[in-house]
Amino acid sequence: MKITATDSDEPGNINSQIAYTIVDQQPPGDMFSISKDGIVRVKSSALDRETADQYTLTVKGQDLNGEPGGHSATSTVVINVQDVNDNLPTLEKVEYEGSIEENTEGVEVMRIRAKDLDLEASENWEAVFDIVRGNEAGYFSIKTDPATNEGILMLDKCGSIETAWCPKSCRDFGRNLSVTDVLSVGLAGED
Ligand SMILES: [Ca+2]
Ligand SMILES: [Ca+2]
Ligand SMILES: [Ca+2]
Repeated sequence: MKITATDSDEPGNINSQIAYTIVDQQPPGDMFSISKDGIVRVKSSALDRETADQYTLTVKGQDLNGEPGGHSATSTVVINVQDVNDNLPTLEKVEYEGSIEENTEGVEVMRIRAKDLDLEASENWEAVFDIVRGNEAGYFSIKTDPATNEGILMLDKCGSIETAWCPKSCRDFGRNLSVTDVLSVGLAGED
């Protein structure tokens, strides 16, 4: 970005030639530089929105091309750091366990929360859940709750249990669903 100040002295004269400097940066860290003619540049590649999403610079413009004896004025420059997708989602736990009653379907089994340090509620933050193993029969589905970034694991169909499952395996399953044993639930694709 370029900063411009005006000076009502005669143009082209040193009295109206303004030189710019940064006199303060909040939060501190020496992230930006300004050229004498007012172009603000990012100095450091360490800009990290997850650490600081906004910087406030105090910029001084001084006539006489910055030479001693000139008049100066300061102004404030606010720089917003925009988010990029530089954090992977993580799940809170390695293993989840839930229970559902047998002979039910269309019910929520459990919610699995993904954590992501990127900008909340943006697509950089919202996780996509996939069941990577254990759902060969297609009983389950998982979708994201965009408000909480939780994967909602649903038991979609148990109605076909009598033909597809033996009742015993369903009862066992109904009592004790371990995601890592029965299902591996992981994140796939873009986060
Ligand atoms: Ca970052
Ligand atoms: Ca992310
Ligand atoms: Ca980010």
